[in-house]
Amino acid sequence: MGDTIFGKIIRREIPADIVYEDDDVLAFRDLNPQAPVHVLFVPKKAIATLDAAATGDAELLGKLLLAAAAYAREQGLAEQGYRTVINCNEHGGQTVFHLHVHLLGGRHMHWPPG
Ligand code: D5M
Repeated sequence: MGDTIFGKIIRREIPADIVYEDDDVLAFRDLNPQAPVHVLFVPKKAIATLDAAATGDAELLGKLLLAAAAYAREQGLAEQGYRTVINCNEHGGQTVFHLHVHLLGGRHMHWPPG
């Protein structure tokens, strides 16, 4: 597992507000929320970026998205809608190099993003 802040959260070396966990995926609240609901879905396997994901990660990537969608549904966000975001590398605005899906909801999102 890569030594990022998210690796430390997965290994329970630092605290996080965990809202969902299964064998492959962990989800916790973003420390710097950009919406009333802002949760990060991370694979327990350390994949640095979306660009680093391989064909063999296809099922894991599907699980990440489905976990985010299920959580959004549980939280009552699905009908009004929500946004999922994966930032990749510098121009994508990625700051933590352990692949993660942002789930943002509870307010109207704007487009285009900054
Ligand atoms: O998003 C990285 C996100 O990770 C950013 O929204 C802040 C969040 N973050 C950073 N450290 C923590 C901890 N310790 N707990 C929870 N959330 C955290 P990116 O897409 O890489 O810009």
